[in-house]
Amino acid sequence: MTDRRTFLSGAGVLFGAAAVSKAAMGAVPEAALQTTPAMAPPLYPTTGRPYNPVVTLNGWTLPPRMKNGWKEFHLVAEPVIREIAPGMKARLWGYNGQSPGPTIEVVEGDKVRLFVTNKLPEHTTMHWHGQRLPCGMDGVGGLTQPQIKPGQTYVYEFEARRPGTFMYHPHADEMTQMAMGMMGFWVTHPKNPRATLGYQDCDRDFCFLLNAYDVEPGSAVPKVNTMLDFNLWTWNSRAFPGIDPLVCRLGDRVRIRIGNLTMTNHPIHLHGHEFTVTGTDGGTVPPGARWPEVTTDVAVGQMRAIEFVATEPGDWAFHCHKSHHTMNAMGHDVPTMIGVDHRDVVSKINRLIPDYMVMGERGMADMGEMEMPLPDNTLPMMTGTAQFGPVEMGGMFTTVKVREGQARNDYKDPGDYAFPKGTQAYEWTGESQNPVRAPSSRGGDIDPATGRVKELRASTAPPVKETTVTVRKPGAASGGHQH
Ligand SMILES: [Cu+2]
Repeated sequence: MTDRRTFLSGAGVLFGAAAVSKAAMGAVPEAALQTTPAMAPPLYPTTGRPYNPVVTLNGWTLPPRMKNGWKEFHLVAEPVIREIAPGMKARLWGYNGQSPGPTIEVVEGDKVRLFVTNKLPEHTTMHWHGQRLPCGMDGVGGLTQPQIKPGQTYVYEFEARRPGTFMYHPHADEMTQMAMGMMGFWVTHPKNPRATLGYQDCDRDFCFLLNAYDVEPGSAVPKVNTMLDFNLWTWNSRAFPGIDPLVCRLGDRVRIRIGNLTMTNHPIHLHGHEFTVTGTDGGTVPPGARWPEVTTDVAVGQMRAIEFVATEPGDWAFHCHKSHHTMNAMGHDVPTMIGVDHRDVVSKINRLIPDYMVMGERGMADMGEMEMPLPDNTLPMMTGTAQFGPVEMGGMFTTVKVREGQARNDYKDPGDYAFPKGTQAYEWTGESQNPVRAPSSRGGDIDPATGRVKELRASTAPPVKETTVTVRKPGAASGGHQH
């Protein structure tokens, strides 16, 4: 912090760069800093048009400064330390102390001036994803501007012409810089909400980015060359159980804005409520073009706003529906061991490696509870507990907590849901607990206690019919194609 103040007050160095325009000279606004992954309360506007501000999961909104009719912000690109979930911190690149950077919130028609200071070891730029703006403000390195060299500050000036949900990220060495966590959210509120077809004010307006990292167990810096096999699937650079719950008051109209800056699509699924997609990359969806959903796919580079009325009290799961995306590291490349009896092998290995543990022979659920020693700074593959035990999740998973009696604008976690008597699934204790099951294909029954196939019994084993398949390759002689 001291370092940054010194840097900013060293105006000779900073403003000597041709990058800073005349209009911006005089003073660069303070670059507010956030060092915790805690959710900041919504930032209500103190000047300009009123709006209902967004809440950024495990994030915060950058306070603007008004200057001669311009709404000014200062983003500082820099190395940061981000706690992905309790027990694991990653060395990322981000803005103003965190990854993702702070959310930018403005109103349609605002004149916006953004100072971007580069404190990274390599050059960068800033692209304002989805905005209508002059081409020279679009932030594509080499194409619309020279890259911002380390130590330089560039100024972007444009009018927020279109209301909607946007993102920001570098357009310079993108593969590296986005894999390191450089991104942020942007919301432009409509100037006249009633005149915007289909737009509705909401009681709660949440936002987060979908992002992903590949951090080897035991290390802290993401592997930046990974294309698809990420091992940490995150919302705002947080993995379950580190992701804030979305706390709602019963009856609230809720909007959730999601932007995807990963390398794959994410089908985002909400339990207990239907929602409609009310906003896309291009703005508000006209009401006649909407349909109800419980899952919506957010493709790469897309933004979606979903809306619903929180009519059902409870702790509702809210997650990506790709099951590997609700797991943390170490779950993706292990062999399947279901049904394998490796008791003998284990006792031999244990003589050499006392901590060695067998996993997966009855399925992987044991991973939710097991206290296997992990490398330092590594999240368990599936983790998190709630009032009834292990949740066995990780990655892109959290809850929407709907509560009667939650105060308006109160985002504090109300704790576990108190299920009313008679509204929960319960164990059947009557007769017929062990219905006869079909024999397995190996001719034996599965022993429910061990998960292993019981001894093969002649009386139940179906005859095994050997079939010989002859495969003949089509060749040129038979007139086949050369495939
Ligand atoms: Cu996903």
